[in-house]
Amino acid sequence: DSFEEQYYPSSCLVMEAGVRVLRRKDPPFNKLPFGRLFPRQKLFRNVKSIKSCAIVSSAGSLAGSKLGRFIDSHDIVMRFNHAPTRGHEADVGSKTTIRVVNSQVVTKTEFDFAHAPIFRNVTIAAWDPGRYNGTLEDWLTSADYDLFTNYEIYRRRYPKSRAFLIDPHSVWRLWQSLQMFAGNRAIRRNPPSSGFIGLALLLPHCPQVDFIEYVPSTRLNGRCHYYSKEMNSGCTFGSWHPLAAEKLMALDMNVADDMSVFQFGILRIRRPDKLLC
Ligand code: NCC
Repeated sequence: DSFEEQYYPSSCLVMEAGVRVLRRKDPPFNKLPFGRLFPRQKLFRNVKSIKSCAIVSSAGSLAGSKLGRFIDSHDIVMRFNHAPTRGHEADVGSKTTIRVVNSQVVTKTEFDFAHAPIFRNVTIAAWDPGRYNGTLEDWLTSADYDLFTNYEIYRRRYPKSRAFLIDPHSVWRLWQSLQMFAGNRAIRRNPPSSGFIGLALLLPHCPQVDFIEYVPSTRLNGRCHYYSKEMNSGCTFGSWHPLAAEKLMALDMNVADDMSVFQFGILRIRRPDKLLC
């Protein structure tokens, strides 16, 4: 009885964070020339026809997974930062609908955000946390990495692109959802990783999300990324981002069986019914 009263689905907490992209009409951007850079399009085309989505973490244990075909069978495929598909198609597939990129990737010259082909012809959702209680005006001058300059260059170069900025307030609301889920265990006041932000951005648009190799499977191999040889377990278990809390919360939302999660590396998360939340 008391258990039932206390239980509130984590998927509802994630939905309520309302992770979203900034729109032209959002103050203060409605009064700033910068806001006119935001695309008028919606984040996704034909939202009603979206049935299944895949989120591909960049985890090292995707190497050898042979999940490429499964990943590509989804209506929408989300990837992160500069994670490549070329040369890794058998394991991670080749379809990319949207890339969630952090502000380091937008900013640092090595990634060449404004020109590199990997960031072209896909939807982009770029994020930077700014300060915890900062206003959007503050954010424009105090982002962790100045993503605005390259965002502007990119948008001017490709005016038809679907490249959006994620509302930093919604990133911190997501952090609050994580803290609520974690209960009395305090989590670090650092923003969630791109993977968890991506999940929260996608879930409202997608009835079913398969999140690949986010909760580590038995393929766990100590590598940071499937596309590099670097060994670093911190990438999987967390150091700066509240990654352990993110992954526990994602596992709490999972509806797939243990075989799927721990052998194949596939979490399945359903969008909660509005009546449930
Ligand atoms: O590594 P990253 O993350 O790009 O990974 C994308 C998403 O996959 C999850 N992941 C990754 C490796 C792994 N072994 N297990 C995982 O579950 C990550 O948690 C993340 O959700 C990021 O979130 O944006 C992040 O970006 C990198 C880095 O900036 C970019 O890759 C560009 O090089 C950050 N690393 C560093 O700053 C050194 C990482 O902390 C977060």
